Order: sequence, then C-alpha cells, then structure tokens
Amino acid sequence: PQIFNYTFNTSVYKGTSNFSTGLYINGKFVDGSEGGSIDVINPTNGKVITSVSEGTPKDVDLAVQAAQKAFDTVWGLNTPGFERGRLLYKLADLMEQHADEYAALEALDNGKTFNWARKADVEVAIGTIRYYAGWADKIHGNTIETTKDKISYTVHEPLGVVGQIIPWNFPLMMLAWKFGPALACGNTIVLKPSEFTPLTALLTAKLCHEVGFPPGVINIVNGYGPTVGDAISHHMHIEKVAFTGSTLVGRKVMQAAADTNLKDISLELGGKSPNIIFDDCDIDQAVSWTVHGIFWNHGQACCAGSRIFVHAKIYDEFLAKFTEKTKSLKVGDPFSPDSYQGPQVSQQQYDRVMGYIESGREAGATVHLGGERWGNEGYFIKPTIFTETKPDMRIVQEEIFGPVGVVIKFENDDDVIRQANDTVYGLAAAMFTKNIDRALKTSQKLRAGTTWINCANQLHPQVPFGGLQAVGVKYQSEQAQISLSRTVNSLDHDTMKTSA
Ligand code: TXE
Repeated sequence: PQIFNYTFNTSVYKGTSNFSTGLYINGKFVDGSEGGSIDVINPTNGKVITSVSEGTPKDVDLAVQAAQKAFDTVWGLNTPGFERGRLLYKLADLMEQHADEYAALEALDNGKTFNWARKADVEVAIGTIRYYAGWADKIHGNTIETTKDKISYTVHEPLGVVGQIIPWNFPLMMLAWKFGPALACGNTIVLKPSEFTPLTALLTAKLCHEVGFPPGVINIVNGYGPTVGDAISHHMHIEKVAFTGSTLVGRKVMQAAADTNLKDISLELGGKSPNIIFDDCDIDQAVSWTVHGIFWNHGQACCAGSRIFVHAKIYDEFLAKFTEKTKSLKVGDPFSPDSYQGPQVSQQQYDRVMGYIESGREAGATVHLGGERWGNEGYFIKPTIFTETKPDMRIVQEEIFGPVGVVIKFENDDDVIRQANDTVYGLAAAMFTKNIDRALKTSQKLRAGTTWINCANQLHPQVPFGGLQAVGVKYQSEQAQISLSRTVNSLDHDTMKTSA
C-alpha cells in the first residue's frame, strides 16, 4: 500500500503526517483484494489530497476471520479487563501526543476548522477512549439467591466480532465512540470509516499498532457503503453492528440483520432538534448558544438545534441579535485561526443542502440571511436563517445537515411543546429560561433523548447520548437512555471555552 506523507505548514499547525493508506487487517496494512483505490478530496478546493486502498466484501471476510481468531485466542475472555484497559489508556496517551496532527487531518479531510477539531473532536475522542479504559476491569455480573441450596450468577460476556460503520461528520469522534466500549468489553472490531473521511481512522490504526493491540483485535476496511458496509451488515459471523449515518442506510442495516443472523444493532441516525427560547431567558446567552447549536460543525451534527422556536414577546429582539451574531461568524479556510465555519464535507452534501434551501424558497419561506454559496471554490455555504415557515415544509420537517436554521414564533408553553414534538425525530432538545420549574417540566414533556438547559451540543464521555423515535436507539450502552443535562453554562465564541 501507499504511504501518505504530508507536510502541514499553516499558521495554526506545522508538522508532518506519515501513515499507510492501506486496509488494516490482522495487524498489517494491505491493499484491497481487487487493487482498487478511493480518492480523498479536500472540501476547501475540491482537489484530490491522496487516495486510500479500496476494500471489498472479500476483505471484510478476511478481516472477520482475523477478528474471530483474535477473539478466540488473544482477546475477549482470554485477556483480563485490566490488560484491555491498560492498552486503551496507552492508546489515549498516544492519541494525545498526536492531538494537533489529528485536528489538522480532520481540517484537511472534512473541512471543519482546526480550532474546533482540536477542542471538540480530538478532546472528546481521547476522553472517550480514557473513559472506557476505566470501565474495562469494572464490568461485573450479579449473584442471585434462588433456593436454600443454590445460587445463580450472571456474567457479562463480550459478543465476539463486531462491525462498526461510521460517518464523515465527526470521523475521529465517531471512531472513538465505537472503539471505546467495544474494546473495553473484549470484542474484536471490523470498522469501516466513511469513504469521504478515512484519514484519521488510518492514523489511529497506526497508533493501535504501536500500542500493541494483538493482530486481529482491530481491523479497518476502507470502502464504499454498498460494498464494504453492506458486507459488514450482512456478515453471518459479525455479532453486532454499530452504525451512525442516514436513516435510509440505518433501515438497510436493520433489514440486513433481520435477513441474516439477527445480529444486534445500534443505530444513531440524525435529528431535527428543537431549540426553545422562552421569554424569561437571558437573551444574549440564548443567542450565543443558539448560534453554536445550529452552526457548529457547519450544521453537520445529528443533534443540531435546527428548529429555533422563539416566544412572540421577544421574537423581534431575539431575531435581530441572532442575525447580528450569525453575520459575525467568519466563513473560510479551516486552517485560519479566526474561521468559525469551513466548507461542507463534499459536493454531494453541498448539493443536498443547497437543494433544501431552494425547496424552502419555493415553498414560500423567507430567506432572512444567507441562502447562497460562499466564495467561488470548495463547498462553502453561508450561514442561513429562514423565517415565515409553515409546519409541513421540508425545511421544517427534514434533517438538512447544513448551516441552515428555521426560526419559528410560539405563543405559550403548550404551543411550543406541541410544535417541538411535531417531528419523527427525537434525539436532542435545548431550551433557554431562567425558570427552573418551567425547564424541568418542559424537558419531561419533550420527546428527546437529551435536553440541554441554557446550553447546547454538550458532549461528555460519561453522559449517555441517544434518542427516541426515528433517530435510532441505544447508544454507547445496551440500555435506552434519557438524560437531562441541567447545567447552566455560558459559551465564549472567541475562545471556544464553556464555563459552568
Ligand atoms: O450518509 P450514509 P450520507 C444524515 C444527514 C446526511 C444524510 C446523508 O442527514 O445529510 O444522512 O449522508 C455507509 N450499507 N447523516 O449519504 O450514506 C457509508 O459508507 C452499509 C446523519 O453520507 O448513511 C458511511 O460509512 N453502510 C449522521 C455511513 O454509511 C452503508 C451522519 C454513513 O453514510 C451503506 C451522516 C449500505 N448500503 C449522515 N450505504 C449522523 N447521525 O450524525 C452507505 N453506508
């Protein structure tokens, strides 16, 4: 396989990257069985950065065989939890040494800004691996009294070989969310990164090799969804698939499980999260978090607060301040220290988001701000605000997954709860109010896995993340979770620091 050898010479990061672009199977970097390759595109200018080896269903088979052998001989019940934890801690430490390089690769490959990648994606990824390292030797069963003469006991056992299919919006963070729990529990892995953003997964394969995970414990097969992803979800010897991506493909993964070995699945599929601005909030704080809620990561976040409900009494004031703050967001080069927003990840996503903007216009909504491309190369879209929408418009109902928010007026608490719950999704919600009673009552009535109060998009390894309805189910743990974050935080956009 080829070596990716790249020198970053930017104002925020100078350094080199050097790793194989092959598939990582059984502890070795190899070419795909048919010798194919996939171009990796820089979304800032549409040019090819490098290419990676393309995997095939046959390579998935080889990876599953290696993973099964590792599970049966050197991992799973053969390796005590503290040893699995030790390797995971070592991986986290090594990732930390490469933190800036990781952020630079995400900026290059995905288009997210270096600063946000460093403070959010990379920090959360390292924190996640460390968090699960700590769990590895603390997974216990129960003893259960039955009759006078007997007891029963339960043990938690790893499943075996697990498949993991991840998207392009948080390439490293999604990998960490999948790797951490699976490895801590003793499973072996066949992971497919997104064909759009494979680079940080390949750097991680190199680091896992250095850490000394036994061959076969971790396997990475680059490739396309309909070939490699499909082979993973249909594989008879994969016991579980953890998938994050579109609802369309989530259904296919579920169907494939039903058609084959009824493997376990976890799906995390997206959202259209409400962001509620009550009339008793601190407006400046609400504006700041609302901007972060919808425009962070260029709107490419499953929990993005894309439906912004504002109480009629403060609608005009909020909209004016929200507009002003949005106008101040700097769009541009992901490596520029003052950029807030870079390009969308791909031509495909650019077209998709622009299509939604067009559909909003055609349906009669008002483009209050933005609504057009930024610059003349790459996949940049100006932060966009729609007003005067109707509840059944596609821009109100469907996940746009771009920097596009809709601002909707409401009259009272019942009205906003009804509107907020008028969705097939149920991943997250945010609200802004100084009244704790209202906050807690409203959060109980919202159909959302996570509710943020006076903050938004807060992700912590120790807090569960998952949702209801068509979002998908069960994440990070085997139990469905609802969590309410009741912290009151403020956000400083310039330093990107949050404080309690
Ligand atoms: O996702 P896909 P796309 C949503 C978001 C976005 C839309 C489309 O609304 O605009 O989905 O994005 C793999 N069998 N989210 O088309 O195709 C694919 O290779 C098995 C929300 O890029 O679902 C990639 O690795 N796997 C989401 C992964 O699925 C298949 C993040 C996700 O890509 C496959 C991403 C198949 N038949 C998109 N076809 C979130 N929840 O954050 C594709 N894949």
